[in-house]
Amino acid sequence: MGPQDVGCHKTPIIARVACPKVIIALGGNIESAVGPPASTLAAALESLGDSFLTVEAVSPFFATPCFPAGAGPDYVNAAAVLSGSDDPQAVLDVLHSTEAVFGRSRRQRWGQRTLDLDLISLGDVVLPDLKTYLSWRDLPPDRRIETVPDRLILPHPRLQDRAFVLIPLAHVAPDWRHPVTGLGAAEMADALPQVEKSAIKQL
Ligand code: A4P
Ligand code: MG
Repeated sequence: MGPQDVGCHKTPIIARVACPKVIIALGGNIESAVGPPASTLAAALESLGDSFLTVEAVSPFFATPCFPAGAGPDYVNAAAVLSGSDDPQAVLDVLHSTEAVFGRSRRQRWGQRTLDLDLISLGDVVLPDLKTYLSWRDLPPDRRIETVPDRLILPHPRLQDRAFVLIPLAHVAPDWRHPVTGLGAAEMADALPQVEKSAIKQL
């Protein structure tokens, strides 16, 4: 691919400056064919870089306690900033095919997994619309485990609740702002309960 071809998916001639930031969260808590979760995450990032996406920056990797507590081994989590597409569904499709390459099966919501790749945000896009996004974000906690979205929700509706997303995100994109609330990544991470922050260990 020549330098002039590097650009947003479907808009190859326009320079990369026009591309929105793609932010993803990575996690895994069981071995894949390439090894333990940290090896899987590193290999997945390499594989994503072989798609139409470019990996711009990656957070440190963190050991994080499994949520819900007791549901499996600790996770390794990270976050990354990518570029190269302005098409959220195309990005989600690449994330899902990458999960499949690394042995992800979807037997159980929040179940143990070799690799989970979530699309946290793509620029300022809110999907499918603000009202639906808010209904997913504000889902009561007791309905969250059994209610699975049948379409892409952006930003990821649980990102603001989760230390295992916010702490890596604050490392890789501290100035990123949530397009609905306007809150910054570092600001949201700082506001987490101390007990949740201190349970997360940089590897
Ligand atoms: N979907 C809708 N919006 C999105 C989005 N923005 N990004 C759809 C990714 N997927 C999105 O996802 C379920 C459905 O949501 C899919 O059809 C997708 O199209 P999934 O990845 O199949 O299932 P999942 O991973 O079980 O659900 P989800 O919502 O990704 O789970 P979570 O909320 O990420 O929880 N504990 C620690 N310490 N670290 C972790 O990383 N992860 C989970 C998974 C549980 N506990 C954890 C961790
Ligand atoms: Mg997921």
